[in-house]
Amino acid sequence: MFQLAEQPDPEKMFHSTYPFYTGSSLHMKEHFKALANLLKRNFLSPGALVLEIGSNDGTFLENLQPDYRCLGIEPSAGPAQRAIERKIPTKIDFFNLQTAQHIYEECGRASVMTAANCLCHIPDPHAVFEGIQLLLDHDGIAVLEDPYLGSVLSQTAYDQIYDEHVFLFSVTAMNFMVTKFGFEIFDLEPQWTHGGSMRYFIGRKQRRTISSNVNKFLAQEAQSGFKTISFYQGFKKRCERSKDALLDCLMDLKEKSSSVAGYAATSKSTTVLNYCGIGPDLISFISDTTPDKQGRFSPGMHIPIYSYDYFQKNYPQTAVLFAWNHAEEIMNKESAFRKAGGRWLRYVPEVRFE
Ligand code: JHZ
Repeated sequence: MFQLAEQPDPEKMFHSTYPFYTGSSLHMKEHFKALANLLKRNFLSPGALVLEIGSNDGTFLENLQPDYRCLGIEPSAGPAQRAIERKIPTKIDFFNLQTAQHIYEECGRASVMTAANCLCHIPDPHAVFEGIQLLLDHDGIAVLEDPYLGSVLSQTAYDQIYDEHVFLFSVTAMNFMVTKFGFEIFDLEPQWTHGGSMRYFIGRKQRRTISSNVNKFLAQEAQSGFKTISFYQGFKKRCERSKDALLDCLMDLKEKSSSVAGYAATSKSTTVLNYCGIGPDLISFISDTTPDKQGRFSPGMHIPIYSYDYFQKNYPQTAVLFAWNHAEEIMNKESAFRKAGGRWLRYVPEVRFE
């Protein structure tokens, strides 16, 4: 497991102006619709209670209304309000044992609890499992989904390491943690989202047949060296090489006076820009669809962030694809950029033009 050495105060990150909205990506909407369908087919009967921890703008729960009783728990008031406007019951709060107790008194136990891209944001994951212990039906399931450490390592995707990602879990770490709370992982499904995530199906011990996938991943991680320091020393070297290659490329473009912009002011981009020392001299602006980010500057390196329209009216010669996890969606909708002679510059899994 990766863990930040310094854990920022969650209240400074998840608040009324939290700028991430799950619904900003079409593919993410489809992803959560597919998850809802899977749960309906296999784990839910009409009227069942579904709780989502970190429900953001309600993109997932929207798919379960009105056939199921739904409640989202979301500390970031901006996205939570958007869910409330769409009539998705949402409690604006952090999830912990105390919140769980309130929910238990108001709603009882849940058949399904989900948390996508959420557990890895919480400095005290044990409090989350205590809450799940209280709220989950005896035969209920928790479906957790988080960026997978294996994908970060294999793709040298060091940009997944940033303030909000307090943890990056391996299956080994997740398995160790759930066992401490009387749960077991009964199935696993790797996901394409966020550049490689893992979906964990968790139930109370000895309630379900364990899929062979679980042992397969545990064995794979042990074999690859997940528990050895040299494995991570190799990752560190690859990060340094990636940084050098990206900088070489951007310096070369600067020497040729070739214009460069960034595409999507992602959280990940903050790590890349600060780690590599890339400022407005190398990337003149970043375009982003989120109104709250437009007109501001990238944290630390102060590259101006402009709207999506600005990008379309001012095509650079090269666009650094910071939302590389949405590459397919973006390249499809921006096909005119390449037709106009533009090139994408990618840096995961290696630095290359496309
Ligand atoms: P995206 C966020 O990370 C933060 P980010 C968070 N901590 C997390 O864990 C994951 O998401 C779930 C823009 N964009 O999804 C919109 C475009 O401009 O890679 C957003 O600002 N055009 C919760 O930020 C940003 O990218 C587009 O076509 O690394 C989202 O980037 C698309 C698709 C996105 O997550």
